[in-house]
Amino acid sequence: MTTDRAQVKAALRRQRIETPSWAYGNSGTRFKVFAQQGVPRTPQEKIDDAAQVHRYTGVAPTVAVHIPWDKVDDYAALAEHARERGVTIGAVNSNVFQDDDYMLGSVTNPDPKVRAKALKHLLECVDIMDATGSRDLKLWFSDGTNYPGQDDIRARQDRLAEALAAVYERLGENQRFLLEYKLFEPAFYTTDLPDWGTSYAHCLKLGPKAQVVVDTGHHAPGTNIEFIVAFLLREGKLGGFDFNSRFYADDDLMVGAADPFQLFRIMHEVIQGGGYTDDVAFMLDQCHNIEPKIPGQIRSVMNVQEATAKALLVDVEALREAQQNRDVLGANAVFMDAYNTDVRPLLAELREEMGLDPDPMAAYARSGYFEKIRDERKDGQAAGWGA
Ligand code: PSV
Ligand code: MN
Repeated sequence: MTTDRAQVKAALRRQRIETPSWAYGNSGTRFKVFAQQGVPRTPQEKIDDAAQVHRYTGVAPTVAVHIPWDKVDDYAALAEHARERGVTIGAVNSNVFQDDDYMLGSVTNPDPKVRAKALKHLLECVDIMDATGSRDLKLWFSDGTNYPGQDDIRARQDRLAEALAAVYERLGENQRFLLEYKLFEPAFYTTDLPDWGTSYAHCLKLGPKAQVVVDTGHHAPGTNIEFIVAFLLREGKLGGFDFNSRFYADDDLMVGAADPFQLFRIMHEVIQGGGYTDDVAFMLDQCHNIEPKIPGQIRSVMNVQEATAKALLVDVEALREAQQNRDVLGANAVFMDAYNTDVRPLLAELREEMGLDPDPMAAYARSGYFEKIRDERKDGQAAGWGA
């Protein structure tokens, strides 16, 4: 194993994990959204909660917004609110999936009026990025069809390409878009961006400001996500992650909860592929349906840190040597040795060096913040899907 603890800690100190504003609001399944106490009522309050996650972890200084869930009159003022709380606004997530008009698709809809409306929203999201100083626009489309013959698969690709080109044109010098794919849901027959290959092909045509984002919950069961990561990094096309974990489909559970070994394997490819830089956005895209939200986010950030620490501990020289010597079991042993290391003491040590409590979960629980928001936010409409 790599024994240079100082180097590993320095790399962990540099880590940046972005939390999503929607994780702080109420969420659920199509069967029930369970209301929790102390849930934010405004985008500003979501940012206040995100700031708590950064306060106790020290590595979550940005918060992603979702438009229109975080719609405000003055986005520059929202960015200022974030700065005052010690965080900044990260990716702007577009939403062209919740209006009635989008029943048969947004940018791929057969109706040109609906396509124009969707494109207008995407361009407005770039205006918002200008105001917030955000670098990344995250594009996810629920577009697809439910029945064979419902629409022309190739025509829908043409419409998608046209919209993406228009958004690409509008991006500023230091802005980019991250194109997200998802196997299925809400469409059940075809999805217009179902996999990384489709996303990659569209991004490749457009240029360097178009990058693929890997949402870890958006693949068929058994998909080797770290292979996708390695491939995209090699091609310079990995823009970021939407981290979460899943047992079945797009479960949006806490990252590292279902399969911490997969997260470790992903982080290993990130590090070895040169992706452990600011050019790759490490974002969480999760919902906390039954667990408290701020602690859920803190735990998730810690899970990513733990997987990263283990990946940083892989003895790369020993691994290469074993690989060169065709030593299958030796190479695997080097890999597993790092994974099986208990990195919690190292992370506790790092947090103390950063002036943080070594136990972020306990520190937050002691802080009294939950009791405060529970009382302060009794009245009004709690934020949730569509709010
Ligand atoms: C879609 O399932 C997704 O992963 C996209 O990133 C959305 O923006 C996000 O979830 C929130 O609905
Ligand atoms: Mn996502």
